[in-house]
Amino acid sequence: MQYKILDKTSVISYLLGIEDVVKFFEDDDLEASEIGDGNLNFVYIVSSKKDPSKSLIVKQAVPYLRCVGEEFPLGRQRMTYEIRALEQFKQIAPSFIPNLYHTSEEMSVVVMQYLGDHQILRYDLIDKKYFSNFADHISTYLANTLFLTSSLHLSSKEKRELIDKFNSNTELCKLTEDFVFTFAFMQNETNNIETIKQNQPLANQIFNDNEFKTKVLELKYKFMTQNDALLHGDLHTGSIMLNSDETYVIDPEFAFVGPFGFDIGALIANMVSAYVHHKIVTKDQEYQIWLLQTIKDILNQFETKFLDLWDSQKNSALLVDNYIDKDYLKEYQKAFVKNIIQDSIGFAGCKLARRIFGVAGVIEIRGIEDKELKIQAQNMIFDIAKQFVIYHNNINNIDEIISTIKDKTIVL
Ligand code: ADP
Ligand code: SR1
Ligand code: MG
Repeated sequence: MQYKILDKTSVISYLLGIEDVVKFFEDDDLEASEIGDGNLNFVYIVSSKKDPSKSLIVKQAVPYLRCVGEEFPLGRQRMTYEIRALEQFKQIAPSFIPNLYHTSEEMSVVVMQYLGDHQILRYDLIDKKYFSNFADHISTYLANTLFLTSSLHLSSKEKRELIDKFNSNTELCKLTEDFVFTFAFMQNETNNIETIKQNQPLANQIFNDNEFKTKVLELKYKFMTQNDALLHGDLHTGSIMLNSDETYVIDPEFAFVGPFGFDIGALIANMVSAYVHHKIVTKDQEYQIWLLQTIKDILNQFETKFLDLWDSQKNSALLVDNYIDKDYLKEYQKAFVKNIIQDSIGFAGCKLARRIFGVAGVIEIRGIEDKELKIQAQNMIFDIAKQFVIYHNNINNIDEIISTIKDKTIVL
């Protein structure tokens, strides 16, 4: 079918032409509404009128950036990569990916399971919700997706084919290069002028901090050149939907084969934003403790699960049996995961800092209404981000990461 932009009427007739979807809804009358709150695409919920619990999600990419408008063209091919990533991740981490009912590269559309009993993590963290299984779930997701798409698991041929399949996601990789690693740290028309005006001293500090910016360049270079594993590419807390029993990862349109630490870093950065929000706004100490403990659990459990997967791996692109003495291999593996954690924290620093003045803020910081509190939160975010970016290579263990967050958020 030739590409056309759907709306809440045409999305229904589109769905009625898809056999699996017709089967799902039986003969029910349908209604649709647009529920997208993301930066890039349009998302419709389509429901049976008589039984609204019977619903599906239709997500379509349009040839521009939704949060800016038609004046910011962006190829809709990003949906091709989202479809490929959803399919790939569904194979290796099935319980964390919504069921797919239909995908169309021509229409830049995916039709998927409606996660009606799940909420976006970002809003839940603002609302001080506790999730006792989250660290376990997301660390499993991270260990599985990163290990099983890397040269530690795949054959050399499989790995190169994976790179071929994903690494022409050029436009979205470029968005990250620009908006995560560059524009937010310099004068640039895409930055949020209003936010800059409210905290000009911090903007001047960031834009002139050449030590910070040099280290950001090192991390940007890693992002552009290191092909470790298939990444989600935008794993912030708005890309996670969960309840107390289940965790889902949505929206992998930025997927590409990149550095191990990038997804972990995105998640940690957004957990830290939530922590700073509660430090400054609600001042709820119990919740702050839970957030820090969850960050610690995610990182510790990721390390253990990644190493367990490695221990049960036989041959791969990197290693063949009997190549190296067991004790040397153990030391190599330990240093390897330590390096992943260090890079994750470096990337977390970039991800934290880009949200201060860059085009796409996060509501838990940019949405703080009291101007003084917002400035305090932004300053805190940059203090942590700077420490993460400049010193990530010196981190020896996960406790040091938690100590840095605590030290940089002491309110006098
Ligand atoms: P974008 O690519 O524009 O960021 P997202 O994939 O993040 O779009 O989706 C935008 C919003 O749509 C999400 O924040 C969520 O509220 C809703 N959404 C997306 N997928 C689902 C789903 N499978 N079930 C329920 N809601 C969803
Ligand atoms: C123009 S940048 C928009 C941002 O939204 C996405 O969620 C990514 O984080 C991207 O950087
Ligand atoms: Mg999104």
